[in-house]
Amino acid sequence: MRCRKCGEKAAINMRQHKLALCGTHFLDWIPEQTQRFIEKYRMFGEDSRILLAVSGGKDSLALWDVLQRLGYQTTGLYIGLGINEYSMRSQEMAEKFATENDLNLTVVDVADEEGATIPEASKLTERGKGKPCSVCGLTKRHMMNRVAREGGYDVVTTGHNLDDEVAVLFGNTLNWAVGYLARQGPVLEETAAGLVRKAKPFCRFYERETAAYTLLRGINYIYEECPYAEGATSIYHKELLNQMEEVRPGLKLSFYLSFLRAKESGLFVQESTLAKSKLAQCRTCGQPTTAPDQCAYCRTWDGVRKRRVTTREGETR
Ligand code: Q46
Ligand code: ZN
Ligand code: ZN
Repeated sequence: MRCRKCGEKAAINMRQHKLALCGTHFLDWIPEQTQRFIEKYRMFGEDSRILLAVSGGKDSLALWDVLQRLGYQTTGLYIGLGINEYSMRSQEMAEKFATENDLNLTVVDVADEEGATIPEASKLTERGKGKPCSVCGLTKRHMMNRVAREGGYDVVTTGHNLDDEVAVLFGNTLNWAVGYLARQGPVLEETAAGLVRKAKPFCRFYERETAAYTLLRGINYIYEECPYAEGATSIYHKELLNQMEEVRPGLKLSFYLSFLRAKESGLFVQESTLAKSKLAQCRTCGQPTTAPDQCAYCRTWDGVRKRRVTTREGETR
């Protein structure tokens, strides 16, 4: 297989685009395409202040690298979840990348902020029925928005790739989760109630493309997944979608793009309007919520702290 641009040996063949490229041309192609997506979906502009959620994994570090190469002003945000070895190693990776590339990184630690790590909190709340992902997702979303608001950032970006997006889309379609489908897309607009704009500049890249990019750029990242990711439904969906992609190259991309076109033509519009009209401000933290009084984040963490005190009192008695 030869590179379409220079005829040298190809480093990657992207069957969904019928495009093979050598290492050098692939490393140019990724930022060019990213810029195209940023403009196409009006994610942010040249002068925007961008907060980039960094997990230490390949996608977020690749995105940070690409946005830097494109000349955007970025600050990384690492959220310490307190998941043993995994959190320690992923923080190290994020910090190392920031130092080596002379980039700003803000680190927020959940246990310092709220008094318990994510695994501890999940044992002290009904939310997620003992599995930490629910409280983890809620906490990450809340903290990203909080740091973005307090720091006056224009947009929060995440490294979600097409495989992530399609797995979520597939899961939501199986359940006809209309509320979630209405919100899914390359951009989540800011709201008057204080939700900062969110964007996913890598949403059209296959995971193998972001993996190839980090490899060819020599970016070190944490290879291990979070231990709680094992057995997740989204991983099962990813495997199923990969099997279908094997037989029909381009299926994942076309599923996602057809969904975006359907949305553009008005599908779910009613649901989006309804969701926006329901947003209120949380009386405790001031962040937007669909609950009438206190947001899910404050309710969950208040509950965790109360149970923590009760458990401790029980222990000392
Ligand atoms: S939600 Fe669940 Fe992830 Fe949090 S607990 Fe780990 S697997 S990190 S994307
Ligand atoms: Zn080439
Ligand atoms: Zn709140």
